Amino acid sequence: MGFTLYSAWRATAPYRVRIGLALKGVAYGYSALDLIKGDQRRPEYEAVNRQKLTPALDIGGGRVLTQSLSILEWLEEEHPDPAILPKAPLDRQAVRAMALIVACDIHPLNNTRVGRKLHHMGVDQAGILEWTQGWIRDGFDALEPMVARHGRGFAFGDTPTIADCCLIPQVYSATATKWTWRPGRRSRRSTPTPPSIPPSRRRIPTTSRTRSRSREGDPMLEDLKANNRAWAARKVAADPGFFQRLAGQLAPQYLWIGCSDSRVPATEIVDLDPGEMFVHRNVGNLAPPQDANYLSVLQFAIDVIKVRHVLVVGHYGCGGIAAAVDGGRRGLIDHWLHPIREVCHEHRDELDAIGDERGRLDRLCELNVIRQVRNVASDVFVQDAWARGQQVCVHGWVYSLSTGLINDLGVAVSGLDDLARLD
Ligand SMILES: N[C@@H](CCC(=O)N[C@@H](CS)C(=O)NCC(=O)O)C(=O)O
Ligand SMILES: [Zn+2]
Repeated sequence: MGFTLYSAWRATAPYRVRIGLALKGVAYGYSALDLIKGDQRRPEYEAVNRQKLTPALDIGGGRVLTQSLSILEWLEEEHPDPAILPKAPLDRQAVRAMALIVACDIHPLNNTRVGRKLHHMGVDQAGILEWTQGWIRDGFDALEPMVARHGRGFAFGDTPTIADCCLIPQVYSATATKWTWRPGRRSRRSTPTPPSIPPSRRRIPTTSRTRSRSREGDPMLEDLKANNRAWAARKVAADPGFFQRLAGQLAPQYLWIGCSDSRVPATEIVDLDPGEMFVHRNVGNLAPPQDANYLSVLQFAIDVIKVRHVLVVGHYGCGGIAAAVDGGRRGLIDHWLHPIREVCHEHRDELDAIGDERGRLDRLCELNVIRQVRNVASDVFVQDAWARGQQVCVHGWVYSLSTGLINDLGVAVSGLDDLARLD
């Protein structure tokens, strides 16, 4: 009979076991409980785990294993390869200490049943959140220097251990439970901000050293470094081969010329790994034939990387486009944006016929992209590539910040004939 894991969405203790089972390559069936509805307190589940907690791992033969850490240790003994505990006793101690900070000193204080109890004792939502975040912060304050000391890509060393099995769910929970603690905000009574920032962007707690200073005042940007470590851990948890793949990536097929202010990273919009795209960004996604920076990128992309596609990508609601034509004076940027004013001038009849300001700017955005497509396609680097039979196609897209969707302007140029049609 196969294994069955009793687990729950968002529950971090079973998440530890899922990571362990995945690392060991052990197959299992899944039985989902809804902890908010109280499935764990139903008599059927109490018969499985008297503690009314998840996880429980039914391994058949009437044996049900409980307690996530003991399940991980059992897995390690039953399936030693790959190891999730180091060999040397002192190393094992360090890994277990990290795991126990999460499993004994953070998580039990923040468990669903503890929140329920606080609620029944009259503590309001803000108070419960303050309680939760306080224990997370104290735990991470202790964990971060340990990871900094022992970790080389993982919490301990360069392979996942039981410490990661505990740490990754805890980081997930810190971000998923509106963790918005900011360095420098000492008050424990502050109201939490709503979770409007996507989870991947939310901060995780950082070291006590950074806590006493604001981000602006922190010369070493420790909070960003801590975010980075958490990001790397999340990436590996979701996709263990991510960084190896990046490091070994072959030449990208695409050059992206986008706006500095386009908020969403290029590869994220088209759901590629970062290494799969060569990216150049500037204000207004321009391709000015005199700009040495853009030209170097273009030449390198065409001649050396041999990309197959160049994507000029603008975005609706672009601040650069608006600034180009609002008559304001901002300094050097006014010169940089000059080509956009030229496009505006060339198409003034069409633009003037558009009733609303927003619509006019959005159309200018499109016209600007088309113009930059023409700049790229008429560049000698691209034309020489075509002349020697190299395939390069230049595309014009605009994407919407509000929907995340790309609008292909249908102006792709893959040779001189296409270019002539664009004129
Ligand atoms: N020490 C236990 C903790 C288990 C635990 O508290 N599980 C939580 C989910 S993360 C649970 O089932 N809570 C249900 C409740 O509090 O009612 C372990 O590591 O397995
Ligand atoms: Zn922009």
